[in-house]
Amino acid sequence: TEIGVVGVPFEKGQRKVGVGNAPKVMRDAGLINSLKQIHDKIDVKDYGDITYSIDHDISNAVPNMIMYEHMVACAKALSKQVTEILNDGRICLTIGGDHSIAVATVDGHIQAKSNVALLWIDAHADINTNLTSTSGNLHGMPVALLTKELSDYWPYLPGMDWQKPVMSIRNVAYIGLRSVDSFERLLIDNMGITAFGMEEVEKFGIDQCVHMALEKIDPTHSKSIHVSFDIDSIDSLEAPSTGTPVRGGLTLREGIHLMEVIHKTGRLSAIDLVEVNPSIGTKHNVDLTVSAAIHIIAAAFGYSRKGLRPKVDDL
Ligand code: DIR
Ligand code: MN
Ligand code: MN
Ligand code: MN
Repeated sequence: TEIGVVGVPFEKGQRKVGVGNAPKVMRDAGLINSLKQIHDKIDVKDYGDITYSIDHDISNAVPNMIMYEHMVACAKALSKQVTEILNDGRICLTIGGDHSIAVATVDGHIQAKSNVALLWIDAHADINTNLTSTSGNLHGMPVALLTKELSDYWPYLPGMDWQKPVMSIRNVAYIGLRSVDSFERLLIDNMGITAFGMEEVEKFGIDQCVHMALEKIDPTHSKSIHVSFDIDSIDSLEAPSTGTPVRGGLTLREGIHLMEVIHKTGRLSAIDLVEVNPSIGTKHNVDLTVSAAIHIIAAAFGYSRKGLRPKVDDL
């Protein structure tokens, strides 16, 4: 397995400082070595951090999109980098940064592979537009920016001409939802978007939820899979250092199992790990959150827990 890692020290998709330091904190905590140690056939290349320069002429160009010009500039550079990593034949691991960066990672993935299925693991649906958002925070909008069914609901977005919303909402599935805004829920219901909230995780179990989600968005088992993993999908007891924590979330065990199932498809091409904020909470809180994130990533790349061996038909 060949992995390409890119850090995105971007935090202007929301208002709290610190989430931009996550790539450094994750690397300092041994992320790259943890990847190399999964098994001896893993090759890791670190592409470093994204840099970009801002066009101030487009600040305040779009109502209710805070720090818009920053997102636009970062996203353009990041999309190119993700495409390059995939074209180098590597699975792309993007370390955020807040979740607004997923506009770029999914766009870059589609540029390289066209036929993409997207799993959005999050407490939140991130499908607001600038008209429905009550915060103006761009990290609550990436799904709406990516999907063609919602493209008519946006005004002209200056500086985003490179990004075509070509993904169908039919190719998107949510797992872990428990803090969905009312307009977002209306959309999910009316459009019949595949979504497994915490109620469904409780009812069916995480294993069934992941399999059902994959069956919906990739019924022919042929797509390139993108997992956009917001660390706030994990319960705030186990991942406290994040900007919008919500109790009653996935356990770390469920997060690990979800990634193990996706790994076994053999079609995982890109992972985003976003919203780890090392400035929130105590050192112990930050250590817990960073280590949870690293365990989840390792599971996605085939780290297997050293318990009893699973039976072959469990795979
Ligand atoms: C809320 C919160 N739906 C918003 N979103 C968050 O601001 O649009 N996403 N926290 O991760
Ligand atoms: Mn999110
Ligand atoms: Mn979230
Ligand atoms: Mn099937």
